[in-house]
Amino acid sequence: MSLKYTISGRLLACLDSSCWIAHAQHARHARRLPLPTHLQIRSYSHHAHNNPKTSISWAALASRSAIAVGVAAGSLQLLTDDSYDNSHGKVKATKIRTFRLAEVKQHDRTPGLLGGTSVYDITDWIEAHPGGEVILAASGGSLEPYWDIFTIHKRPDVYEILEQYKIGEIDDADLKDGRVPHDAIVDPFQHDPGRDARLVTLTPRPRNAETPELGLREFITRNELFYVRNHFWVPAVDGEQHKVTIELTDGSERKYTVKELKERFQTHKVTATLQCAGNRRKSMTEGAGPTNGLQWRAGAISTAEWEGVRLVDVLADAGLNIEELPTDAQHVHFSAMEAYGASIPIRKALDPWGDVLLAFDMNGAELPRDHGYPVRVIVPGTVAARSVKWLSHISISPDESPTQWQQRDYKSFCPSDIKNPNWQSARSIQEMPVTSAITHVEPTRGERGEVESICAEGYAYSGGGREIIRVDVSMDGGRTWHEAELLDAEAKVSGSKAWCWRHWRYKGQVPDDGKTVSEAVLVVKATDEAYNTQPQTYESIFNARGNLATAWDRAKVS
Ligand SMILES: Nc1nc2c(c(=O)[nH]1)N[C@H]1C(S)=C(S)[C@@H](COP(=O)(O)O)O[C@H]1N2
Ligand SMILES: [Mo]
Repeated sequence: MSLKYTISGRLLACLDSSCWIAHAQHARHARRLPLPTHLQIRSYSHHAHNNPKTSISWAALASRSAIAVGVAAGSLQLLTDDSYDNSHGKVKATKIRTFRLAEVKQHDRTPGLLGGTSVYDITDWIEAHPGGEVILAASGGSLEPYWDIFTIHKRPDVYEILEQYKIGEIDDADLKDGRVPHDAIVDPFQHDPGRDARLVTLTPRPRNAETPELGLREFITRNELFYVRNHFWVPAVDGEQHKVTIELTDGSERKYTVKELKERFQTHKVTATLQCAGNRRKSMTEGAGPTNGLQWRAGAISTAEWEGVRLVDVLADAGLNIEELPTDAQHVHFSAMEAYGASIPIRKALDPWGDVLLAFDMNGAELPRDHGYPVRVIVPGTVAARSVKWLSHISISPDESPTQWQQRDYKSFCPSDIKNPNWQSARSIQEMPVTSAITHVEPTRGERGEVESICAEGYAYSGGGREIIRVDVSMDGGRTWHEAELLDAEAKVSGSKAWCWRHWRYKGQVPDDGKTVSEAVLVVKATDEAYNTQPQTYESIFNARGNLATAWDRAKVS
């Protein structure tokens, strides 16, 4: 049996290859087919007289250029074997009519979707599109929240494509001031949990919130103050029934309930800091220019003691030969229940000192829903984007995960590559570089109200399990430095390497060099055990995504 993906060139224009692979893999799961190593591509361009047929590997498919070629050639068809048919997908011409809201909501078979006051039937589109399932959740509701989430689609040409699926308009009788009233639209975030008001909210839906100063100053971050980074809604999961599927390169599968994971494998505790690639992005924006993405200050970082089972134990139990690893076992992909996914290199997954966990407890309590209930991955020392929450599927692959979070969002580029960075050749972020931040400055004032001395505190962290060995502070812009005191030496931690941040404290006199005190600026930089240290300014590490904002942190003293 072969799998066919047939699609018109116009629709294809909205898809990049990562979508394609995800879709193909999804369809393959659904139909229980083994992983193909190559895909046949057949072009249906009107201009191509001989309809050339080519074959590309999964790896090559991950390149955007392969798909760009397909678009240029007109329509194309992807097949998993030699057989193909000529009936490539065509957009149906449909009559426009008016719909009552109730009708749209009742669509059970055909997803009726609202965009503004327009109604779309995207059944065909879903067939050909990864994430289609996710969009089905909007069935009978509004498309906008989903469009917002898949930023990859927020382009005029994609809206144009959507227009082809328009089947009607909402009846005037259901509009208020010419719009569909808010309460008539299904909110995909309606089941999100309640949250602590002390978190510093960047966006409420999806939930993105920083740990407040109080939490940043404690070694273990309390669960309710742990920063939250959600790309979507929080899935409503039945923790008893939920299963994690492990799939090996030969297509064999093994499923485990969370209960089975707990009973079958030894549990381990690992104390680890999670840090978002975008932590301190706002300071990069301020220091070097506009960046895309949530403008986090220094609070997209937190630390917890995680408890779970070792990924390597589960992979071995599922049949992966870790003694003699198959050559096509290069990456471990994690997929989540909403739509998120990412991967890590197999060497990190299997490293006996790597401490990669499938975690179900956080600081001695069940994982909170915002942090991945009932089970998430914890990849210590690695960018938190790989610590996939609401884990549902793990697979072993020769290639990195095809998701936009592996192929695009979490990469960095040459500082001057602003318009057209080479997404494909840039390496995805895994281990984090060294960073530090000032979280608290307390001045002591003299008789005339002038700042005489300060007490400052902050954190320092490095990825890859590299320990922080020193934190230096300066109060004259970096001409003279003082070593700060490293705290947390007594903290009880579990794990094979230095996976946690270190807090630091500095008490000192403000230099009397003739400057007015209002100009005094505190500067901090940390050094890790590899003697890596932070860059002085943002110009040299600027990237349009605003990732890895690790320049010296600065704070006004008064
Ligand atoms: N399923 C899923 N996992 C995910 C994400 C997500 O949106 N969905 N966000 C990732 C990113 S970018 C970060 S920084 C961390 C945040 O974890 P936290 O919310 O527990 O702090 O989760 C990662 N895992
Ligand atoms: Mo992140």
